[in-house]
Amino acid sequence: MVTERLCLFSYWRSSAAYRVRIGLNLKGLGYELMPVHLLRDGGEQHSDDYKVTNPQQLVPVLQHGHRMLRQSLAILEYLDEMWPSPPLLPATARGRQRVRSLAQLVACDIHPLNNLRVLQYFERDWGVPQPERDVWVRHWITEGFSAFEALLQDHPSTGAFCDGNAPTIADCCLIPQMYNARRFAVDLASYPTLLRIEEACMALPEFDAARPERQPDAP
Ligand SMILES: N[C@@H](CCC(=O)N[C@@H](CS)C(=O)NCC(=O)O)C(=O)O
Repeated sequence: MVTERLCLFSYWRSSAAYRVRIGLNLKGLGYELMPVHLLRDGGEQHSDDYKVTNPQQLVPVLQHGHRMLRQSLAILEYLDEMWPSPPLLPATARGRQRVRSLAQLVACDIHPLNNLRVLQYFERDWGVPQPERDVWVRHWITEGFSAFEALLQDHPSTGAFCDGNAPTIADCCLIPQMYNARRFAVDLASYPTLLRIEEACMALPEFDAARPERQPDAP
């Protein structure tokens, strides 16, 4: 089963898909890329075909053989269970709890508030102009990153990466969110630990290859 083909439904600028691209690269897994353009023709994620792939109309989806795997955090954990080396979670229950809590800070408490469909809803249904939408995005990233920075600073488990000296799913979530923060011109100067960890991650070819600009569907 581990040898079955992997195919990632992805969009170059999707931070949730970016998380999975990093995870696949860290595991050394080759995969096909199936681009889903989130803006073209009203968004290919809303097409009838794609609704079968993911009724939530979101990327990423990882196809493994005939199985369709959804939700980036669940996909990362699946990769870790199927291909345990190198691990994306620490060896201890306490360590795993810490890493999952950091990953979820991003994936559950920052990212969903700023997702494309939320911003489109503001624009289409409520007529919220772009500058106000951008303030909204910056607000939630800043609030989340302030907590993330506080949780990392001076914590004995923080190392070169969010937890220890090897990347975990916390780093898989942090790095795409940093990319998003820059996209929305968030001032990152107050987050020295996040910036240091970002530099360590981006020095790794697995993170570099997962960057939005490196994707075949990037413009
Ligand atoms: N909780 C989901 C979130 C997935 C998600 O929000 N994907 C975004 C791109 S980052 C998307 O497909 N948005 C399409 C839309 O909002 O219409 C996960 O982690 O996989």
